[in-house]
Amino acid sequence: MTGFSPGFQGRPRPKSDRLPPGQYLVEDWPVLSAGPTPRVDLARWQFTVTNETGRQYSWSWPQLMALPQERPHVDIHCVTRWSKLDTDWRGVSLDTLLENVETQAEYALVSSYGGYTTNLPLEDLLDGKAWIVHTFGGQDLHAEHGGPARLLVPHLYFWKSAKWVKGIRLLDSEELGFWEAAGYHSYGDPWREERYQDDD
Ligand SMILES: Nc1nc2c(c(=O)[nH]1)N[C@H]1C(S)=C(S)[C@@H](COP(=O)(O)O)O[C@H]1N2
Ligand SMILES: [Mo]
Repeated sequence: MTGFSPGFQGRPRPKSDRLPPGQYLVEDWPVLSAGPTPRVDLARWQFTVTNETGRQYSWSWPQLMALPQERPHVDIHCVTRWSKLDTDWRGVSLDTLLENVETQAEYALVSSYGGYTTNLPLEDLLDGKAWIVHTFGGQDLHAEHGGPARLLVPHLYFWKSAKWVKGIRLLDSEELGFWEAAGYHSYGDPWREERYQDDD
């Protein structure tokens, strides 16, 4: 990504066109956590991808920072109906992290320090759609918003963007994450209002 943001169309889109059905705009940034904010020590921070054969690929904090960094500029949409436009992040594309990972898997289960999990199809992490981000608006990502690093998957409801991200397991069959097992939609496309299981 060099200067263009996902969805760039050459001219500004009215804000109302960028608001998925049933959402309202916020200027502030609500904190939504299912538990306490974990303390994650950078010296011991590790991000680990485990493929379907059990092979592991890990990055330390300095190794993550040494990878090519991107600056996604995106809109985010929470299932509790707030949306925030024009958010600016910095981090590493999942394309970069998964480049040399051997896999035929179709599903991913993301896990966090603190125990949170969320699932998504592996293809939704690829092709410039997802990042491990560590700054927001030019500042280190605040701990309550997932610092030192969180997943960012802006095309899906924001519960998929796991805070305090720790690892990703690549799986041959779907395993549901924390909210998905509690009745949230397994995919979660905000444009189709896939909030809960019954929303198809
Ligand atoms: N580890 C972890 N990640 C999480 C959550 C959580 O409870 N724990 N909540 C999810 C939900 S429901 C939302 S809407 C966003 C909220 O992120 P924010 O608190 O930075 O707004 O984080 C998602 N990622
Ligand atoms: Mo959420």
